Amino acid sequence: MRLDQITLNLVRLPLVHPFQTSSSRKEHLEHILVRVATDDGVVGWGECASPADPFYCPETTETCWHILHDFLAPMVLGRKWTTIEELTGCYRLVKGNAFARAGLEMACWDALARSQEKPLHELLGGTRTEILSGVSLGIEPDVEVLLDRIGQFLDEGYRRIKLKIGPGHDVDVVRRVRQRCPAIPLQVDANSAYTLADLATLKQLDAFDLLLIEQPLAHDDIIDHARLQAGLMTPICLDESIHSAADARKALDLGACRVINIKVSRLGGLLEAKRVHDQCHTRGVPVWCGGMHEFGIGRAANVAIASLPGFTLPGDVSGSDKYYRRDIVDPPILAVGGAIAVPDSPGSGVEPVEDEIRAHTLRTATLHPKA
Ligand code: OSB
Ligand code: MG
Repeated sequence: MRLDQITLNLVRLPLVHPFQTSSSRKEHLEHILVRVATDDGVVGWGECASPADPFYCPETTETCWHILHDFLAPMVLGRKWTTIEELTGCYRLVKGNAFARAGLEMACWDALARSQEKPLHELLGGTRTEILSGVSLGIEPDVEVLLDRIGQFLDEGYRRIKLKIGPGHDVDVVRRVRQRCPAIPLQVDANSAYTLADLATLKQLDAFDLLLIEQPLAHDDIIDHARLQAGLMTPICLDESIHSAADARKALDLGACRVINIKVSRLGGLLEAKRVHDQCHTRGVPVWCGGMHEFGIGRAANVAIASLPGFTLPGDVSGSDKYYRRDIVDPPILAVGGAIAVPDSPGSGVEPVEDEIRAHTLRTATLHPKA
C-alpha cells in the first residue's frame, strides 16, 4: 500500500447533553476526521478524538492538526507499507501525540481491511459478535438529574453505569446512586482529581461495591497509585497514565492497578491497543474499552477492538444516539439491550456520510507526497 492523498477535516458536532468531568465541560465537540487514499484507489477513514483543551491529556485539537499536517502525513505519504507495523515505523521518531497518531493509524487499518475485503475486527483478532455496552455519565450539579439519566439508560438496557466524580462530587453522590440502584454494576472515574492526601475520602468508596475506581491520582503517575491500591479494596483502573503496553506492564508489576481502560486514542492507535489487550489477557487482567465521545468513525474502531476476547467488562462505548442527534456515518452505531453488534462488512463496518461531514466541517486540508 502507498498513500497518495491524506485529507484532514475538522468537524464540529453538538452533543445532545452537555458533559462535565472533574476538569472540563463540553456542549459540542470538534474532532479531526482523517481520510487516506492509496495509489490503487482504496479509501480509509480515521478519527482524531482529542478534546479541544489540554485538560484530559496534553494534546489539543490544534496540536493534533499540527502534528498530523506537518509531521505524520509528510512522513507516510508516498511510502510503501504492507503491515501496520511498517506504517507506524514510518513515524517512529514522533514521540507522544497519541491522539494524532491514532487518527492516522485508524484510517490506515480501515484502508488495509478494505483492500483485503475483510472486516476490521477480523484483522485485529476479534472473537465476539457483539460488545457489552455501558454508559459514562458526566458530573451533574443536580443529583436528581443524574438519577433520572441513570434510570433512562438502564431502561434502554445498558449493562453498567460509570459516574464522573471529583472533590465535592463523590461519596454522597455515589451513596445516593447506590440507594436508588442497589444492584447495578457501577464504577467511578475521577480523571486524576485526587492526591494521596484524599485517601480517607477514597477509602469511603469501598463501601459501595464499585467495580473499580478509574484514574483517581495524577495523569502521569503510577507510583502513588500503587500506594493507594494497597490501601483500597476497590480495584483501581488506570486510564490517563497508560500510553503503551510497556506502561501497562510497569503499572501491573507495581500493583498500581488491577484493571486497564483500553482507549485507542490514548494508546496512539489500534496496534498498541491490541498489544495492551494481549498482555492483559495473558496475565488474566480484565480490560474494557474506553472512549472519547467518538463520532461514528472512531466509535466503529472502538467496537472492533472491543470484540477481542479479553474485553470481559462492559465498556464506555455506547450507541451514538447517546451523544449525537445525527452521526456522520451509516449505518448508525446503536446499542440494543446493552450490546452493540460487531459489523461484518469490510473495513470498519461504517460508511462516512460525506454530505453530513461537509455540512459540519470547519476547516479542511489535503496533502500529497512531496514531488
Ligand atoms: O476519562 O474516560 C474518560 C470523556 C472525555 C474525557 C475523558 C473521558 C471521557 C469519557 C467518555 O468518560 C466516555 C465515552 O466516550 O462515552
Ligand atoms: Mg477515564
